[in-house]
Amino acid sequence: DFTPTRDDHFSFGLWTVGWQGVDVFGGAVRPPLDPAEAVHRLSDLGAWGITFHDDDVMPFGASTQERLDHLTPFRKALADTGLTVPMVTTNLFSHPVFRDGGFTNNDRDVRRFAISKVADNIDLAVELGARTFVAWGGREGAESGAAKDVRAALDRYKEAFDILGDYVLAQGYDLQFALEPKPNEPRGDILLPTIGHALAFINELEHPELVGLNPEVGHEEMAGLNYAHGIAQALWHGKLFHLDLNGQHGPRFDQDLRFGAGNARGAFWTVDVVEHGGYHGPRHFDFKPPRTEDMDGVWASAAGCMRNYLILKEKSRAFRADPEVQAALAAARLDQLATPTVGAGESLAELRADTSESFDPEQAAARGMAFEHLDQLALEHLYGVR
Ligand code: 3MF
Ligand code: MG
Ligand code: MG
Ligand code: MG
Repeated sequence: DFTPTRDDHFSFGLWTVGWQGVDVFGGAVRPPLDPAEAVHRLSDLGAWGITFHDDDVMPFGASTQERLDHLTPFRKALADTGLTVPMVTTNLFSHPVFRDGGFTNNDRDVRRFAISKVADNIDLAVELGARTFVAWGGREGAESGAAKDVRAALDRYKEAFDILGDYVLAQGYDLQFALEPKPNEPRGDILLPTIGHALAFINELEHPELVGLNPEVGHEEMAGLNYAHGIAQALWHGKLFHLDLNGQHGPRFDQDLRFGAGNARGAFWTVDVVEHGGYHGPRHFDFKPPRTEDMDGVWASAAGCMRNYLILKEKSRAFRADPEVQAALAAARLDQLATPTVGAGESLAELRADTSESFDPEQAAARGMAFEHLDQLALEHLYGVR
C-alpha cells in the first residue's frame, strides 16, 4: 500500500525538511527545525536514514564544546529512533569566505581552510558510520571569463581529492567520495557541470577507485539531459555511489520539487533504472518543500517523495512483468542489443566477409523498430490504465 519501511532505504538531507524557504527574493517563511526533531519525524514517516552538511547540525566555526553541544541531542535522536547516517557532506558554499568557492577558490588560504573543514567532517562522518561522503561544489565556478583559469582550477580540485583520498586511506576509513555535478546556480557556470564531466575528472585522480558520483535529478535536467540515461552510464562505469532524487520541470532554476513531481515520465524511468540497474545504495531525497508550505506541508512533501517512489517502483515492476511488454521488448530487439556484435573468436576480416556476403542494407532499412508500441505500454502503466 505504498507505506515506506526501513527496508526501502529512504534517506533525506537534514537541509531538505529543514529548509526555511529563504530564496533570492525573500526571507524565511518557516521556523528553524531542530535536527533531533527532524530525525524523529522522518523516522515516524518510515525513513531509514538522514544526511547532513556539517553546518546543518553545528554552527560554522563551532568550538569543540559547541560541536559536542549540538551533536549530543542529534546522536541521542539517532540512537532512540535507529535512524542511520549513510552519508555526510560539507558546506563549502554558504559562508561568505566561500564566495569564490572552496577547493578552487583563487585564494590559496581559503582552499587550505576548505580542505581542513572537509577533513574535520570526514572524521565525523566515519564516527557516525557514514560510508559515503558527498562533495557538491556549488561555488566552484565563475560568472565571467578571465576570473577563472579552468585548467588551474581543475588542478586544484584534483589536489583536494588527492590529499583527502590519501587521508581516508591512511586512516583506514571505509568511506567513498561522491561528486555531485550541477551546471549552474549559485555560480553562473559551475565546474564539473554534468555526470559526464565528473566521470572524466575522476579518471585524473590519484585514487579514482575512492571517488564516484552523487547525481541529482534536477541538476541533470537543468542541463537538458536525461537523468535515467545519466545514472545508467554512471552504473556502467561502476560509479553510481549515491543519488539525489527530486523533481524538476526542464531547464530553469533548481526547483528541488518532491520526487515524482515535475518530470513524471523521467521519474518512472529513473525508478526503473535504480530498481533494475544494479544500484544498491540509499534512495536519498534532496528536495525543497515549496515556500508556500507550513511545517505540515513540509512533512506532507517528505512523505510524498517516498510514496511516489514506491508507486513508481510498483509501476516499473508491473511494466517489466507484463507479458505484452515482454513481447514488445522482444519485438523491439532488446535481446539483440544485449548480444555482442562480434562473435566469440571472430576476426574483423570474418565479420567483413560475412557482412558483404549476407547483409542486405535495403532489407534492413525497411524494418521498423516497433518502439512506439513498447513506449505506449510504458505510458499506459504510468498513466494507470494497465
Ligand atoms: C544544491 C544541492 C546540494 C547538495 C548537497 C550535498 C544543498 O543544488 O543539491 O544541496 O546536494 O550540498 O549533498
Ligand atoms: Mg540541488
Ligand atoms: Mg543535491
Ligand atoms: Mg536541485
